[in-house]
Amino acid sequence: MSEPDSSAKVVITTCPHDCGGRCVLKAHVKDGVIQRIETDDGEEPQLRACVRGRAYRQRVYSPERLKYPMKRTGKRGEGSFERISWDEALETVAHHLTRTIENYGNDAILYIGYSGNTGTFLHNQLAVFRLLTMLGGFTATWGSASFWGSLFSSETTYGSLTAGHSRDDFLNSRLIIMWGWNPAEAVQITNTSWYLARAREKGIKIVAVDPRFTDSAAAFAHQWIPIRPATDTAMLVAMAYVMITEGLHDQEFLDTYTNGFEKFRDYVLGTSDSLPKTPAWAESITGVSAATITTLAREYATLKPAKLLTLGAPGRTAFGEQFHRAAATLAAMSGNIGIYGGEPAGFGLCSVGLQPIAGTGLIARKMPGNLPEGARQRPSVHITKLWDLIIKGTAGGYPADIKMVYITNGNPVNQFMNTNKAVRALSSVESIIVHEQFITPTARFADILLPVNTQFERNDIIRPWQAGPYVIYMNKAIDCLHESKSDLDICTALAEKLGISGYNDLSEDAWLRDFWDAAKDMTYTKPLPDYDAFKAKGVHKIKQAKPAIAFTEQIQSHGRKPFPTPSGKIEIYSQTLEEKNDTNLPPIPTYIEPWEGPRDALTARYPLQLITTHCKRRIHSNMYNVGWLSELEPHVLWINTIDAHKRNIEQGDMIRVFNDRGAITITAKVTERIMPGVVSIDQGAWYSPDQNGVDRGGCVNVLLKDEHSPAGAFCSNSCLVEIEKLKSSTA
Ligand SMILES: Nc1nc2c(c(=O)[nH]1)N[C@H]1C(S)=C(S)[C@@H](COP(=O)(O)OP(=O)(O)OC[C@H]3O[C@@H](n4cnc5c(=O)[nH]c(N)nc54)[C@H](O)[C@@H]3O)O[C@H]1N2
Ligand SMILES: Nc1nc2c(c(=O)[nH]1)N[C@H]1C(S)=C(S)[C@@H](COP(=O)(O)OP(=O)(O)OC[C@H]3O[C@@H](n4cnc5c(=O)[nH]c(N)nc54)[C@H](O)[C@@H]3O)O[C@H]1N2
Ligand code: SF4
Ligand SMILES: [Mo]
Repeated sequence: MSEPDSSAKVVITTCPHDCGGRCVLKAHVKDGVIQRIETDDGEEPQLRACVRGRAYRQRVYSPERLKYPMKRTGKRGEGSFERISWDEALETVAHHLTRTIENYGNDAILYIGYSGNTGTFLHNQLAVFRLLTMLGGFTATWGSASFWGSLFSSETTYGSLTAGHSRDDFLNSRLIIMWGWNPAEAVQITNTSWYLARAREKGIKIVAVDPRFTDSAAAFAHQWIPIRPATDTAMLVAMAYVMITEGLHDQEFLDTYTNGFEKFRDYVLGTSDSLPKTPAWAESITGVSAATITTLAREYATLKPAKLLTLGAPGRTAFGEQFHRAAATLAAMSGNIGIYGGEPAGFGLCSVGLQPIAGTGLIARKMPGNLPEGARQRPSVHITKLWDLIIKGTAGGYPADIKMVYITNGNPVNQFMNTNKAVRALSSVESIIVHEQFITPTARFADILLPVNTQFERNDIIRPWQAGPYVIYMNKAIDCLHESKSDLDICTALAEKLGISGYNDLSEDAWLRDFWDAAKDMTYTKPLPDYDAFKAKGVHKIKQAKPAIAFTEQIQSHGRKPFPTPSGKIEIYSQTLEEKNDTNLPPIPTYIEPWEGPRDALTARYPLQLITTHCKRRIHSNMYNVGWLSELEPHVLWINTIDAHKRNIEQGDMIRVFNDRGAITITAKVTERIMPGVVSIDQGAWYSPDQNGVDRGGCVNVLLKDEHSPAGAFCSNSCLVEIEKLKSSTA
């Protein structure tokens, strides 16, 4: 490798995408070109970039970058476009907006903005959000594909969304259970793996509960417990059974800090329904042996302090909320809340850095006084129901009839469930506008496609996921490539065309200064450096003398300081769920048989459970087309040897994966690293249908059901499929 050119300027920034991390990227810039990217080599803990960040130059300078505004020339989805001027593009978008509003009203515009940028202060989906709000409103979306089950559970159980410990606390534990958790690949805050490695070196026992033997399990775990997807709640409930019947639960903790444990105990012991939730009961559901369940329960109850780490995947199932409610209940039963080395099994890290609200300035602040409040009250539809909304409209009970779809910062055709339905829906609307950096499967449906710059071409400030202990100034490294602009600049020009005044009267720098000043009131740890010093340094790391622990005040006051729930206690039983109950969920965590789970009648036709995972070579579908990253690992389906042999499938064979919703083709990886009965495919490969509608790109969402769990969890790990061999690898 060549030596760095010492005459190059080093510019500090990071990636703004939804990768779960936030690391330092140092761009070496010479003659206006990024020559190489390095990362943090400063004080510990270093914020070291992953392979995606280090490969980012191939994304910025990709020949596939969207260079100019384009208008569609072929059929929607076909991907034929021709170059137009910015003026023509903006005129056309403004025309579509005014015509839709005049003819059908504001609700006829559906805005989908998703996770292209997360935690950024200025350059994100709020640019369009603000514009459409100032135009009088639009139909919005609700729900998070990531953690809705966990959010719901933390809110219900603890009344808080900062129910976790900072990562340095790993070293205070005696047992760490990674439950459906694979931070070595699906990053969960920069440095999580580093702390896991140190925990392992210290001899702390680590267990992985996962249908797959992941890289995290291989690198850090002493034990791998494979479990059938979407059945985790049954195992947790059976662990509670062991703890109760063997007297291992912390009754004093439960008496002091929790509400309604008796009702849960009655359910567990079967007093209320004559069905004791024994390890044998759970074995028949989960596929985990009763002996393994019993041993883990004893270890979790006695190796105190212990961490039960949960985040997303097991809750991304039918009734996934129950998994998180049950995990939090186990944390309470073992008294692992509010103590070093414990973990409440809730959402969010205990806060150190900037509060999540610090990134929402563009909409929350500087709202012009003449904006009617009503304009902000939008109808909203869950992200799993958007295609159904478009197809059925008010006749199907939805709040609007959609005529225009405006998409930025997301690739919903690819990333939201039921891609074939998305294709049908998007073929029927009157107009579609997309802001993008590439011609993604979603962008192919645009009537007008507008080119957006990357973070290297603009200034911003970013906070990491979940109020982590640092903040990064994203310094502009190079000028905008081609004719690209930021979403904010596009919307500013559109506002002008539409005659909206006051949309954006500040420069990029003035906005950021303003937000930074506001952020000073939104930090958990003060003081922040002044703006110019921060911009020059690029990174502000917050020093912590000790790990940050959630709920210490409640625990140290022996219950005198209440939890922020209606009862003031940790709500194992939720009165709110009992009374309000628009979700139909029971007030205590119980195991509810999931649809498209291992015992669904549909298994007669589609016997394999498909899980859809997050991989190290991409951020969802983002970076799909970066060549260096494609070399890292091929896009394959994991299938156990037993299931492969039944279907005459060998290593490397081309296979067809299908159900009633659609079919994809992909290469088989026959492996013992996934349990029998389960197959997995990484989410995010670009949808690429052939003339028969079979997706040759291997996009999982072709197969997934567009349904959410009662409280709103995105059920991307509840899906049944069958597989057949297409072509032998040796043919
Ligand atoms: N490299 C990379 N990192 C990322 C992302 C990315 O796309 N790429 N995306 C980021 C985002 S937005 C998110 S939301 C997070 C997602 O983070 P996670 O939800 O943690 O990631 P997943 O890969 O979906 O799932 C983690 C593990 O859970 C297992 N699993 C799946 N279903 C079940 C189940 O029902 N039970 C159990 N016990 N295990 C199950 C999978 O085999 C997988 O190993 O990752 C973030 N980090
Ligand atoms: N089956 C299945 N589906 C899933 C998941 C799963 O586990 N299984 N995971 C879900 C999860 S957790 C998430 S968070 C979602 C993610 O869903 P999306 O947010 O739709 O995913 P991305 O592929 O990251 O799409 C972001 C797009 O934004 C574009 N972009 C980047 N920067 C900018 C910018 O500055 N401006 C504009 N206008 N565009 C920009 C990128 O080029 C990219 O195409 O996917 C969900 N989908
Ligand atoms: S993609 Fe995420 S984890 Fe990787 S370097 Fe960028 S910010 Fe860090
Ligand atoms: Mo996510």
